[in-house]
Amino acid sequence: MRKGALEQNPSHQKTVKTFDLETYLKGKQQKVNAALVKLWEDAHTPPTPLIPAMQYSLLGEGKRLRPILCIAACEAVGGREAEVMPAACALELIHTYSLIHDDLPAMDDDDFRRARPTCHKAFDEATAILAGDALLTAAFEALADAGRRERRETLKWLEAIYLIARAAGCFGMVQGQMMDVSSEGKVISLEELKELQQLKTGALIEASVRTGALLGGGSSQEMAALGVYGRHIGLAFQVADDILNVEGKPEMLGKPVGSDQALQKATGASLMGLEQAKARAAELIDSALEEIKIFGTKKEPLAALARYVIEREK
Ligand code: GRG
Repeated sequence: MRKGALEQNPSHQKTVKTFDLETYLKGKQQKVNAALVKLWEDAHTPPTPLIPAMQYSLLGEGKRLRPILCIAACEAVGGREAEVMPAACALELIHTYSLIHDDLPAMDDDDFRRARPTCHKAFDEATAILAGDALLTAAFEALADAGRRERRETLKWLEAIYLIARAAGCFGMVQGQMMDVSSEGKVISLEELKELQQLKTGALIEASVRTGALLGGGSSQEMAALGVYGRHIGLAFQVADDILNVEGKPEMLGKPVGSDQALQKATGASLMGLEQAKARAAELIDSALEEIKIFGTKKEPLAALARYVIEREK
């Protein structure tokens, strides 16, 4: 999708030739999935559907974009994948909780997610609400546990907890979702839409990149550059999502398209038109690529991930 706009830009083409994103994504997805599977491996809990419902949604076909961005940012500043893995998992736990709650009848009332029935369809509504609650709590448990184990790094983990909490709660994703719910069926301006999207989707993506840079030991210059990179790709991700909701393929997305229009949701595609939305997404990615030039060859995974954000088909 949308390759046309990018192919005219030589900096994008270079990334494609020099870096095999598909192999990179598969390798990272496998490692993240292995870490996620382990989370409740030895758990001795009452035989309720809670953990099965959490695992059902978590271990579905997700792209693992937020954990991979976190790892890529960590490695770009010289950190190691293993040390940042608890944060990478925490980001996916929070993201999965948000998807479960977003799909509930009181919100978007969706039947399919990650190529299977949504959590409340596969289980029931109460179980889906509780599975989401438990995933959110488990994320902060994983972060705090890493912080108390890494005694020399406890302060860094505390900073990561703060950063992620700010991005997930009433200053970030939940606020964005509230704005989204409140704006259904109403006319909102492009500026209001940008704020809504930055909070609802952009904030957690930006926090994923920032957390990786922080835990990887990035300098203040590196952290600043990655923060701006994260902000731009976070916004571009949502614009791309709006476009996919109009012209994506349901078999690739694992869910039907057209739901935004059915719910009369304001989106980049509805307010700007598809072509302008595509141009905006490409501009945002160009700005993100500019920021990471300071990393030299180490920027390649991040550059390829930025392109992927708007070229993906799911
Ligand atoms: C319910 C508190 C609360 C928040 C919900 C992020 C969000 C806020 C809702 C998701 C609704 C949605 C479909 C938003 C569009 C952007 C988005 C987050 C898409 C799904 O993320 P992907 O594409 O999904 O990374 P996978 O399944 O690959 O992880």
